Amino acid sequence: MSTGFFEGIEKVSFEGEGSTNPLAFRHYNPDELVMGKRMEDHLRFAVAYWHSFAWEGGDPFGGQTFVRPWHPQDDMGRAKLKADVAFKMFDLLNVPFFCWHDADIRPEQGYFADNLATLEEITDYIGEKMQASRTGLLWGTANMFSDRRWMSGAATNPDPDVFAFAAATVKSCMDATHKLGGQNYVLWGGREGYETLLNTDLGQELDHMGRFLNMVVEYKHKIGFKGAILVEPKPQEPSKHQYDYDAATCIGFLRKYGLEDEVKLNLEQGHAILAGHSFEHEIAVAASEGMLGSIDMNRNDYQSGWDTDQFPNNTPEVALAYYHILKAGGFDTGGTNFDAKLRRQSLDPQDLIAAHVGGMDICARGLKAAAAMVEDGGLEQALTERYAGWSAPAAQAMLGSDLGSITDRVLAEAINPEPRSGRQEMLENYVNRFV
Ligand code: XUL
Ligand code: CO
Repeated sequence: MSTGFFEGIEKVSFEGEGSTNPLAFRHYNPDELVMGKRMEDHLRFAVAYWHSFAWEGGDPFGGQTFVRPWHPQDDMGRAKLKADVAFKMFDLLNVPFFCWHDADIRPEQGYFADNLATLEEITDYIGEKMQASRTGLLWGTANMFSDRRWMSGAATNPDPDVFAFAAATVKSCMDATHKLGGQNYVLWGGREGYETLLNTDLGQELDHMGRFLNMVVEYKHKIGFKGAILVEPKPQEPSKHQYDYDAATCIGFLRKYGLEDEVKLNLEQGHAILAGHSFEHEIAVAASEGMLGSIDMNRNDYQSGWDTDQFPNNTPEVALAYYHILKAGGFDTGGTNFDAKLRRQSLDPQDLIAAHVGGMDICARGLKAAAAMVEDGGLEQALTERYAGWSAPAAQAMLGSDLGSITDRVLAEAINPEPRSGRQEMLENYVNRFV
C-alpha cells in the first residue's frame, strides 16, 4: 500500500548546530563517535507506536482530535495502512527501533482467538516491512489496561478467567516479539494495583503477580527468547495504588519472587517524577542492583501531577540521566524509547516529525554533555575524595566487625568526627559547565 501521509517531508538529516531548518538534526549525528562508540549505538532510539500512531488525541474532557487515514482502527486494511505510515516515519527519522503493544498494531476484537489471528496477520505484515527496512523491534508488550476486561487488573484480577486471558495474551505477544527479533519484552502493569483496600486482598494479588512473572520467564526460556524481560515502574495512574510504584519497590518485588537475575527495569522519566524522584535517581537505583534495562524517554509537566508524556526538552535533566546510564556501562539490549505524544492540538504530520527530531536532538545533546562529564572525571573525582576515608584498612575492617568491637574502638581512639562540606553548589556549577 502506498501512502502520502508524510508527502513533502524529506528524510531528516544532520545539519549541525548552525542549522535553522526545523526538521533537521542539530546534535544527533548517528555516526559521530562519543567515548569511542557511535551516537546511534549509545542512544538506540525507538518510536512508540501507541503515541505516534494509535492515540487519537483524546483527553478526559474530549475525544479524538487527530483524524488520520487509518481511523477508525477496527479493520485489518487500515491496520496495514497504519504500519505503512509508521515505517515511512521510521525511515524519515532513520530510527534503529520501534516498540508496540498488541492493541496498537492490530484491530481490537472481542475473543482471544480473534486477537491472536489478527496479531499473527499484522506481525507477519510488519515482519515483511522490517525485511525492507533498517528499523528493528526494541520491545513488544501487551496492552492489558485499555479494554474493560482489565479494569480490576490482569495478573492481579480477582477473577481467574482474567488471569488466564492475561497469560494467553502475554504468550501471544512474547511469541510475536520473538518472531520479529525483538530485543526485549516489557510488562507495564497499568491495572496491577487497586483503588481501595475495602475490596482488595493485596497479599494474594502480589503472589499472583509474582507467579505470573515467573511464568513469563519460564516461557522466555522455553522458546529461546534471548532478549531481556523488563518491568516498568509507575506510582499511580491509572490505578490509585500501583504495585510497581518505583524502581526500589520493583526490585523488592523481584527479589521476593526469585526474579532478580531474570528481570530488569524499563524506567520512564515521567514515572520517576510522579513517584517524587528524579529520573537519575531511578536509573542509579536500578544500576546499583545491575537491573538497568531500558528507558522510556519523555517529560512530565511539573505542575499538573499526571502523566503528560511530553517529548523531552530539558538538556540538564537528560544529561544527568545519560550520565548515570554511561556510568552503568550504557545499554545492552535496552535503548531510548520515546514514550511521548504530541499535544492534542498538534495535528499535522510534520508535528510528529518535529517532535521526534527535537527529542532525538535533546537526547544527543544530553549524551554529549554526559560523556564530556565522564571523560573530564570531575564528578567521579569528587566522589572518590568524599569516600576516601573508606579505603583505610581500619574502615574496611569495620565492615566485617560488630557493634561491640566498633564501640571499643570509638572509645579507645576517642573518635569524634568533624563534619565536612558536601559541596553541592560547587558540583551543580560544575555540571552547568557541560550542559
Ligand atoms: C504508561 C506507559 C506505557 C508503557 C508500556 O504510562 O508508560 O506506555 O511504557 O505499556
Ligand atoms: Co512507558
